[in-house]
Amino acid sequence: MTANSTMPILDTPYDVPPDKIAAYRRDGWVRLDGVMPLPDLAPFRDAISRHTIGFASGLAPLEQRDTYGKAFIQYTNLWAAHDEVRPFSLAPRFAKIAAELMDVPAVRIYHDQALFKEAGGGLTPWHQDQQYWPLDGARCITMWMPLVDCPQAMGTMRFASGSQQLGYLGPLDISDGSEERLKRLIAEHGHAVAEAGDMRAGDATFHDGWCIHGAQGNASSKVRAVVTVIYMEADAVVTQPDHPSREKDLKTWLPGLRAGDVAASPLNPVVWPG
Ligand SMILES: O=C(O)CCC(=O)C(=O)O
Repeated sequence: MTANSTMPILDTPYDVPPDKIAAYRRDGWVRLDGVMPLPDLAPFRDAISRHTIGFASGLAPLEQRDTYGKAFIQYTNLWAAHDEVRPFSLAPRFAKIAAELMDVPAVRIYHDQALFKEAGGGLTPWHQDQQYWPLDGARCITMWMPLVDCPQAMGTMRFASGSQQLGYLGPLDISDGSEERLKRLIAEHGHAVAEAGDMRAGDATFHDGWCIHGAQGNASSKVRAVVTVIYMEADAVVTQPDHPSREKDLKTWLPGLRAGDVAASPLNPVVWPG
């Protein structure tokens, strides 16, 4: 089905070609172009940028931050705070892609976030997202979408293809240490490092919660404005946090829940089927 005048784009399914589904299941990530047409993206780009720039006004200057802080301005859970962003982050169009790639019948949102890499911003060290999430056995996926055209030199994503098969490698937060250790591990296991490359606003990559990934620094003079939405299978069960970052995530994104509960706090509505 394609968008038409009677169905808003965010309710319109995006047809994921079978070879892209196969690539995702093999590599742990895939790039899909034109997920959000630019005219439809523009109002969300403007709202997300406005709120993220407002949030960033409270941050220390770039040169005074640590490696994590230099990688991006991170503004989280926009959908819950800003009515204009909610339809974007809860869109059936994106959530259906997530469900198809993960091969599950239904998905919940875990959270969304703006990740703006400033001009001159540093690299995003290699890491595994799911090491932050108390959702060990669950299938999880992140959609990463530039809101502006992003040549590779602005720091689009790179992935260690197939590394999702390694599963949980233990606690290793984003840091110089994760960059060093995972770089070595990627080489030892012989995973090919694949670049997402130059991307247009509204293109997107999707990656598995266990796929090792990162991004180069932003060598341009413009801000790399990106939004991500993280989804989990609807039946995901909370696991006992085994390190402080997971304890923090449990309190922040799964409020009121404990190990053994279905990950269904008021912050985690089912977004597909819509
Ligand atoms: O945007 C970046 O530089 C990194 C993003 C990332 O690691 C993620 O969305 O999981």
